[in-house]
Amino acid sequence: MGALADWTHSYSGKVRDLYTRDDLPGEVLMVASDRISAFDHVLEPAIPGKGALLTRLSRWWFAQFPDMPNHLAADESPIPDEVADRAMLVRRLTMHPIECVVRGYLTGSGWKEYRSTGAVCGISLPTGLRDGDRLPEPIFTPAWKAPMGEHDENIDFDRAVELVGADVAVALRAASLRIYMQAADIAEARGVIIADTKFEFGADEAAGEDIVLADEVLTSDSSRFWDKAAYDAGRRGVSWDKQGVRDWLSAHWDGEGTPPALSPEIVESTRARYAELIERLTA
Ligand code: Q0Z
Repeated sequence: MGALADWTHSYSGKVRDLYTRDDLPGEVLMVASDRISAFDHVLEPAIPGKGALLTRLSRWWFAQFPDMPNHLAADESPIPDEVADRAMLVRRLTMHPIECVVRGYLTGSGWKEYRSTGAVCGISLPTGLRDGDRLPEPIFTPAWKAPMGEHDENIDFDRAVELVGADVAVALRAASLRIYMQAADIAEARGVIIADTKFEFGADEAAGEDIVLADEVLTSDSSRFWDKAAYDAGRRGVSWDKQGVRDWLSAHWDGEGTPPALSPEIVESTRARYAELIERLTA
């Protein structure tokens, strides 16, 4: 985590740390580490450069959505030099307590739910879909943010309304679908499929903004990125998310106790994949 002079550590997730400063009460410093997590474990060793790569990608995506208010602070000059390449200074928002997941393709927890119920988060889908299939149209499949250590819970839209109110729920769904569709178009033109992604939003009451795009956006930690050429050829191909690490762990670990240290080869291939995704998207 590493102490930062002048900043107070306030909270840590698995791979990122939040800091505050008494003289900046309206702002929060989000620092992305090089840590990587999979199957609910933080793995050893870290992926060199991961925090900087994912921070660059988030910043690039924010800039792609000029019509969507985001949480970046107007003046980021207080960011300490030692974390400048992997930190964002953001407005302190009142976070909406749901994860705004959008799926353009059916996989992961969405696939599991569909397989057992024929629906995802209350949205009925055509019969006969297979893992990885493209959906007829992108769907909003919110999840309730469980406390750290617990699993987020897929919820239907009515439950989202109970949690955030009807007006906010409708606005979150519209914003999430709009950003996903814009991002998917941008990525597809560069040969990348965004299978699904998770957004988080908050409100800036002082600024009168109810729906502000927050957290990290469209990174390999919040999204599944697939190679379009391979997908179109009917193959799974490389994914630029954590799937390679999950596959490696599944082959080297029975899931009991502490996961094994990642091999130098999987660390390097994961680092290279993150770098390649940024190159593909932003070059
Ligand atoms: C983000 C998280 C992280 C651990 C809260 N703009 C904001 N205002 C207030 N709170 C947040 C944000 Cl983005 C906020 N998280 C997620 C980030 C470390 C957890 F860097 N939690």
